[in-house]
Amino acid sequence: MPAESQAVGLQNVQLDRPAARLSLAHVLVAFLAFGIAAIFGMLQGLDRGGVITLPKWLNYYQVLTAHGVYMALLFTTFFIIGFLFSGVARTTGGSLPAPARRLGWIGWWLMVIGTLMATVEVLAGNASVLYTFYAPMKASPYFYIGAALLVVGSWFGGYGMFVATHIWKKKNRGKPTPLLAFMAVATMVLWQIATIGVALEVLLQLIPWSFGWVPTINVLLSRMLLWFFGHPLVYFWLLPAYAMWYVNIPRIIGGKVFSDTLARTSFLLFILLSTPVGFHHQLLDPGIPPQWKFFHVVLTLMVVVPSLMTAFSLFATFEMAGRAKGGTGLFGWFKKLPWGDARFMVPFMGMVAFIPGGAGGIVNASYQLDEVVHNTIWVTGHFHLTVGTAVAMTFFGIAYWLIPHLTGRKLTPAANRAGLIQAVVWGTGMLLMSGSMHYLGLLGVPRRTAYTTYMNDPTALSWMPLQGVMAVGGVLLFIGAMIMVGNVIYLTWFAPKGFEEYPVGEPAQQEEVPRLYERWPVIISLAAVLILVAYAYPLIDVIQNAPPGAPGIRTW
Ligand code: HAS
Repeated sequence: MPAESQAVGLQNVQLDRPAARLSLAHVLVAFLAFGIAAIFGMLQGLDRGGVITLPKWLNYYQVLTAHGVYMALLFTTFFIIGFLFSGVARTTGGSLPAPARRLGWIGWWLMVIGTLMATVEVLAGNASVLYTFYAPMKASPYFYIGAALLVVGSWFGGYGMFVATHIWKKKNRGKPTPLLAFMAVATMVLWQIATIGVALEVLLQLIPWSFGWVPTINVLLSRMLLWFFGHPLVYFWLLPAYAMWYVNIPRIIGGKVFSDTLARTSFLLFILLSTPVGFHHQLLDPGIPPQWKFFHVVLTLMVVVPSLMTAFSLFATFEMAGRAKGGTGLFGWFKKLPWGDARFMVPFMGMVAFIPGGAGGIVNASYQLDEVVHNTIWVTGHFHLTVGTAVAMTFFGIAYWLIPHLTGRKLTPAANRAGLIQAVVWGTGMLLMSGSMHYLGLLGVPRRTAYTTYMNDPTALSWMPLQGVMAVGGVLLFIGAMIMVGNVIYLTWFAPKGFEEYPVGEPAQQEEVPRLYERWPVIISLAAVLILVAYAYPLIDVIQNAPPGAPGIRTW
């Protein structure tokens, strides 16, 4: 089966209106959530840095919860589903079949309703439980139901992509799924597996307990189920960014996809390895035998491999493109990359940030080193580099061509310049904020805490200058976010009409895609086996030898 040269002669494919509307509806809700999250983020950053004091009716933990839920859960999920739907449509002929669109819209409505329910509860002060909603902190049941609707809605989005790809496959027997559509399916398969954990936690534990139908909760079990979901969640954020790096970036820089098969292999490895690793978030939790933690650490270090493959492939793509444009010598090709193009430059800054971000992840995953950084603000610095920089900047870079493509407009030189300025502001803000967080974390500054000087303890007072730098970084990030939102509004409603290309790279050479790569039952079964090996015994153990149940507490 030769890999489909999905882009040949197809660079001027325009998504039809129904597909474009579905994708755009997701992307716009994503940026609305992003804008709101940015306001909460700045408020919380200034309060944490001691620059302002929030009023009692809008306290730090409430704002922190809103920031986390809106940024980490809503902005990402809506954007990812909108982008992946567009990718499936783009590479399977420019449209989505009616059943796929129907599923997509059902999903969108469920997610919007869930979002509104959760928002009301957070704003009413009934759910200041942060984005990880750890028990035994107890929120209103309607917050959990809202979260459940968000997840169920996202499942429907995934079903829509499965149906669209399946229909394409039936019409194109023997051909491998186009790379971008394959990546969309792989991401949503990973998501279906990951969300089993949080669905069980929310439906069987949190909702009955928060309604008062059961008096107590098994906290250890709830944390295990949360982190069963929590780590693959980060790859649900990352894989669409990787899809952009693998497939769209080569076209933008005038190059080729280094290897179609390598890209597919890395996505499949994520499906296999991203779930059975959750204990690396619980290395310091009691009640989990150390040998199981060790096993999860080993698998965590294995899930680093597809990221290293991605880094290798990106360097190769850049070098090939630069040399094809006449770059010579060891690094001459580097200068030939299109540095003034926001569609490339902005995600590139994300890639650069992902090098220390990923290295920090490897530090976290190392049992002994995690003892130093766990529950410190280092971890907050880690995820602002990974999801807040690598992933978010890639999503910004996608928006610059995706939104005008969907709205039938053009990315103008002015919007491109605004994108570059935005990236510098965002990147500088992140450098200041995340850099300070990493350093303060090493000094032992805890995360998830409001401003305090610990009764003017000299050690805590010595942290304050850097907490101020964090706040300055937060203000820059807010300014960057507002530039981004302004650009999104411009590209959606005001940019001149025209055709903006949806860039899809061609593979550098024709490759045989192994048949196994699309045997989803086999791949999912392999993933299930690994999950059973990693989780079955500890889960049974924590149910059979359950710790005493905890009643709900309200810490805010
Ligand atoms: Fe993480 C905690 C381990 C990746 C997000 N992580 C978190 C939390 C979040 C998060 C949100 O083991 C906090 C959860 C909470 O609230 O408690 N993480 C890892 C590891 C990786 C990793 C091993 N994390 C991510 C990604 C995230 C993310 C991706 C979001 C998108 N993480 C942990 C651990 C914890 C944790 C522990 C718990 C800590 C604790 O104590 O609580 C790996 O997947 C990272 C691999 C990445 C690389 C980098 C590859 C580089 C590439 C770029 C190439 C650049 C180019 C440009 C080509 C090895 C692909 C070059 C140009 C030049 C000019 C140089």
